[in-house]
Amino acid sequence: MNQDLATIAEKVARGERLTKTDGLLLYESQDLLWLGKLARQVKQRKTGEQVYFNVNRHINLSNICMSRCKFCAFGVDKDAREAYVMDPERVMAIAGQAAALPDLTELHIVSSLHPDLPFAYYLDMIRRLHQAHPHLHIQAFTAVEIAYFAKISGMSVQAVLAALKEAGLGSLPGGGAEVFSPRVRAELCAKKASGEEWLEVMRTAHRLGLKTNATMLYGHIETVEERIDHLLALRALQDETGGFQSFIPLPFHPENTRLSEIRRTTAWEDLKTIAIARLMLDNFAHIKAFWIMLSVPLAQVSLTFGVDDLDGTVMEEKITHAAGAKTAQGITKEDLLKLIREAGYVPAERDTVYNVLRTYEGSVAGAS
Ligand code: V47
Repeated sequence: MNQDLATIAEKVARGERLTKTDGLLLYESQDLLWLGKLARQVKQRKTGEQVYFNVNRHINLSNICMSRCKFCAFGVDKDAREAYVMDPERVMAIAGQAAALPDLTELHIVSSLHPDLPFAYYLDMIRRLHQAHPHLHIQAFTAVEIAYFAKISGMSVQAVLAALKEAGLGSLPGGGAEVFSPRVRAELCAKKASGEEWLEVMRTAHRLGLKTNATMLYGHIETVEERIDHLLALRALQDETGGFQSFIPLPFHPENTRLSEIRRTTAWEDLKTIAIARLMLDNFAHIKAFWIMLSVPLAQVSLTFGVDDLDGTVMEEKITHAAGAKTAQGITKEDLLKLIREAGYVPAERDTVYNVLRTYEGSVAGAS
């Protein structure tokens, strides 16, 4: 191994922060198992033998979107055949069914940048859901959507977030981050919030006491340096606020998008990116594998590359499936337990803000 990589390994062993140059060097390494071992060391230090999962239900309120990002196959114009908007009764019915399921703790709600719906639609939705199901944690609306709500309502980002929080919003998911690079955003998603705006929404959310997640959509037109810069921007904000809970790397799915000529990332590239994220984001407690995008087998293997959280049962996923994902729409809790156990870890069922509700030592029946 070259001296630079040996120095990085020593830094990781000492718990020292890695630099941008270190990140770029890690990407140059072809020794995937070595990267995995380093990332696993960090995972072990942070979360030991536990791997988290939760029981949740995704709901996408509408797919009508004025942003029409080139990488997205979910958003459509108003007059498209597949265009839909869920009325509140429909959302309440889905949430009611989900709430009746044993162990469900979270509703994960993401929508689109709808050209006509007022902010009141979203605010009332959160209020009604929270009133009907006060025991469920509502994780809703990406930072991009929050910035858009501020624009259409004439309110400040802070006022939008405060109103949603008062209505029952519990935390924000990490979507919409893509890659912060202005070059990439100008090319792929010029109509929505910039990287700076995304970070500013998260800063404001954290100040208001709302925890959030963070993502990176990779494997399209971004460079390796832009990926590292993205991670460093997240790390800097986390130093400032401490409000991020987990980082979720999202591999680009090209099918049905305006970037369909790009090839899907390989398992090698996915595992490398996951491990490097674990190593660079030293101040993030959790790295989450979204099995819907990674595939179940790779999500399981990612537990050996620094991941400590398998995103939940999900139950219905539209964004990745519109872009050609062949994974299932959901997974059972029993399957999640099996996947985690097989990888040699102890499953820890959590709520949205990482309170451990139950750990599963030994056999499935013998929960501790
Ligand atoms: O914001 C859109 C991405 C995100 C494609 O916070 C695509 O816990 C791949 O953010 N190929 C939505 N990705 C999903 C998301 C998420 C998922 C699970 C957990 C959490 C969390 C967040 O999906 C979008 C966008 O960045 N996306 N199109 C595509 N073709």
